[in-house]
Amino acid sequence: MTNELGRLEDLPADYVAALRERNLVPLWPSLRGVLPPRQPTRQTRPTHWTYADIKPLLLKAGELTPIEKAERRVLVLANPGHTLEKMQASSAMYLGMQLLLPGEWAPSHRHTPNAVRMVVEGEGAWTTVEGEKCPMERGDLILTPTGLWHEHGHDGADPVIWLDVLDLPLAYYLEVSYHLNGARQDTKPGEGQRNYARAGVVPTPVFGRSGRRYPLLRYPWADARAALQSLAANQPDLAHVQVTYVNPETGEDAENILGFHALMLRPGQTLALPARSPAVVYHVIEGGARVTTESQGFDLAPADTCCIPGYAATTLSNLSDTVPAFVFVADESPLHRKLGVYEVRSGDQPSMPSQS
Ligand code: GTQ
Repeated sequence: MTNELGRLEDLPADYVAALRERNLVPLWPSLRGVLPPRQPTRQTRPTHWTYADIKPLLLKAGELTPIEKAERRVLVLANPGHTLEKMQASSAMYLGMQLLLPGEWAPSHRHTPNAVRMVVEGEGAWTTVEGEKCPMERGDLILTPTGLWHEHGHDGADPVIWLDVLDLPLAYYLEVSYHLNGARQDTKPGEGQRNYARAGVVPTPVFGRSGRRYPLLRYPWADARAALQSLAANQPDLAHVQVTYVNPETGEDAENILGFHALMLRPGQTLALPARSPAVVYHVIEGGARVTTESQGFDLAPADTCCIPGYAATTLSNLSDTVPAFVFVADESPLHRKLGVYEVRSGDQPSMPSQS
């Protein structure tokens, strides 16, 4: 088998023109481009967005653009490898920093892409999802999965900022991305996280478990943080102190496409992660972390965010020798697992999955 395949220039121009007129393309000049050897071509570039850069520009957007003219006042964290216009962090992930000012309201809508919010700063805001009013506090994860009504409001005194993570690039690529607007939601009493207050036990009214795909919409940071600290204390030799946000009734990933995790780096810890197929987003909740991949390294301060392409081994280091660092992780692993392309490599070796 030769590696030197025929080029487009090797073909007579009138032949290529005849093909093109009929919407036909010869494969062989492009075969190595779409099926490269050993490692996929990735447009996603390692990219770091600092909160120090984002916050003043987002607050400026609050002065320049009223909420009525924005609907969602968001600065998108765009990966230059995909071109900024595409507004994507990776092939399947979209990231945005959203600002809501006191008294503002971002009206109710629903859409096909799945979203989550990771609350960065400020108090008094809430997101209502299908009638459940979810308070937004630092580090909370709030789901707004595909098709569920959601709106944001703010009764507090200071600006509130959060990170949006959506699978919008995938939905757009699939030509299934659209939204519907709705009226302000009536809120119902109760908070989902009080139904699922402890791991290992779930409510079972007479008919059994709820069977809802999204029984839990708000994952308070205080609970995820406590889970990480308990895990770290219970397993002093465990290197990968990580929890995954799941459906508390089934243990399945919280959403269908993107995966969400919280990771703790012990004081002074360096954690080497193998190359895996999904792209990964790291966002610091507390402390500081150095993220190193291939030839790049980023020092992440609180509320900083970075994106790392798939198939790239990554090392995470706590920047402090005295306090833990807490990192929110979003990745494309549920999607890759469902598609059968999820891969963990040891060293440089491809370990192409197969389901024979
Ligand atoms: O808050 O509903 O960053 O619909 C992008 C699209 C946020 C939202 C985004 C959205 C939202």
